[in-house]
Amino acid sequence: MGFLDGRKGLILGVANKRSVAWACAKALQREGMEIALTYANERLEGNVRELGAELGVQTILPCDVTKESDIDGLVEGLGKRFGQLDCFVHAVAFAKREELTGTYLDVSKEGYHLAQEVSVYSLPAVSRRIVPLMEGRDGSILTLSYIGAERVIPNYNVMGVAKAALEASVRYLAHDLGPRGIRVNAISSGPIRTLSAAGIDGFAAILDHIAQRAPLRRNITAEEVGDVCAFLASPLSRGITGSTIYVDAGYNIMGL
Ligand code: NAD
Ligand code: IMJ
Repeated sequence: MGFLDGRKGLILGVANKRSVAWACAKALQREGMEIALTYANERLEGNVRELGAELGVQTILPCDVTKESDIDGLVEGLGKRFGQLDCFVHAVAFAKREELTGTYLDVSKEGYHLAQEVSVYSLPAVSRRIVPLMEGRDGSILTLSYIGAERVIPNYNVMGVAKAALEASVRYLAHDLGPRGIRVNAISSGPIRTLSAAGIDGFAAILDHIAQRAPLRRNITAEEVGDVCAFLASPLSRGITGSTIYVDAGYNIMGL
């Protein structure tokens, strides 16, 4: 018996076993949710199918969020397999690597638009289409953010601006969807070693800094994000919408 028994959820953003989306999938399924996963491209399909098999996931569909036809196909596939949906976890972000170094001053128009398209626009774009499947079920939509939305983190640059827009999107979507019983929230996660953190200049130093300064004097794990994801997907959080909840060992409260 879990607190998500009988519920159904869609998770975007599994690339490999380190992905935050994978930790979310494990936590949701542990609490009884039936899960659907997607893969962004053929290169990742094998990974996602292998991981999905570990959890007995039966619905695994392609979805590159820059392709409207993929989003349409995903929602059609979900309608057929699930009929209805209770939860959507959006754990997708992308910027060109060259935009994640140097100065924000030099951001390119194309790089700016790409980061916004993949990391922000995809949230309302997918939400709009799945809302009919969520109607009347006290649904929960979740996305992943980072403190670089609010404060300057060197090199985060165009992604920081995208996360600021993502957190604002959460508030507007919460306002749009609240009357239909659907909640929308973000989890602002501390740094975790995933594919999206690989090769980031100074990442090890950032982890050390957090371990020394955060109130809990340690870094967080993807599993800790997964557990908060399960909470936000469940009726335990029924009074929370439009919020960004920190899972960061308390780091965000520090002034120095
Ligand atoms: P990850 O690389 O495992 O996940 C990012 C996912 O985005 C991948 O699965 C990738 O396939 C997907 N993606 C990229 N472009 C896409 C596209 N066009 N269509 C569909 N999917 C696409 O890394 P992660 O750290 O698990 O990232 C998940 C989320 O967590 C991201 O939003 C990231 O910004 C956020 N986050 C990560 C950290 C961290 O330190 N790792 C901290 C805070 C927030
Ligand atoms: C990313 C860049 C710079 C500093 C960073 C990060 N710090 C952290 C991240 C301090 C924690 C990871 N993060 C929060 C992200 O949202 C990452 C997004 C991302 C990462 C990459 C790397 C590979 C690539 N494009 C990317 N697009 C988005 O080509």
